[in-house]
Amino acid sequence: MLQIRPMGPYTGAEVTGVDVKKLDDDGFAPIYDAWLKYGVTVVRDQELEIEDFLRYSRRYGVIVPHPSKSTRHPDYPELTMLGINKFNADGTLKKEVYRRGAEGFHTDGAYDEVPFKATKLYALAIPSTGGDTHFSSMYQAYEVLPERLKTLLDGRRGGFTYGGRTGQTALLNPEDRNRPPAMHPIIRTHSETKRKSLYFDPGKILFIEGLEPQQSDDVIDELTERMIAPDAEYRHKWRVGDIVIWDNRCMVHKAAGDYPPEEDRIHWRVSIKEPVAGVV
Ligand SMILES: O=C(O)CCC(=O)C(=O)O
Ligand SMILES: [Fe+2]
Repeated sequence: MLQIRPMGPYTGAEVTGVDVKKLDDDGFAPIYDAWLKYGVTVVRDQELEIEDFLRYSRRYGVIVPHPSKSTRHPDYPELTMLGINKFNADGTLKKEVYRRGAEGFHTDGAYDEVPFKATKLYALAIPSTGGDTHFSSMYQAYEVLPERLKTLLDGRRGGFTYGGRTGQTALLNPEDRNRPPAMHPIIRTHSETKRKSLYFDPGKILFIEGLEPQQSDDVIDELTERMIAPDAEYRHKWRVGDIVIWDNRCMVHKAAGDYPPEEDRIHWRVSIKEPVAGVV
């Protein structure tokens, strides 16, 4: 029987008693509602082929290939492989593969005009220790922001690129680097829940429009300090067969990046967008 169990006051819900291969629209509706409410859902104990994973993912929106071409599955470009090809020919660790997503809390796809609605992972291999994923609610971050910042940021946009202020683009092909920044409101109203959240990514933001460069940097530093609100975190301990999906419009996440590198930690991953008239 389907069971949905919140994992904390604001973030994360666990879904058990379901086989996503057999879900119909009525069966999916409470899972989608829990996802909107808690920002992250964990569906346990799934046995999936790639086609099953893609089919279930399309329930959430349009799957788009990730700009990191080197980590795409050779036969399924819309599928990214995490944790594959972790070592160079000389046996040294490829940090950009091992520590992917571990440099800090972030939201996926802020460098695109239409950022990712959701990211979904399916766990194929999990190390004996470490390798968790952290999530935190940006609704909550907005709630507890001082009025001074809410007022300053209301109606202002940020400029975001893949590499942000550090310019790290190791996983991108040369032709995909140096794209112009995408502009997004820093205080964002969610298209489905209509709730306001902070939309911020310290690793991708370049500037906040309309502020002098020094003030822009100061506000970015202050938001970096404040983005993880009290009680807003959920830390996911992976099991093989978990499907985890998060809402990039109102959540941030990061990989712990701390597992024994000689062990496997492998996921299938898709990026999902909201269908927008003519654009995905
Ligand atoms: O591997 C993880 O735990 C998350 C990596 C990440 O940031 C992502 O897949 O977007
Ligand atoms: Fe990520």
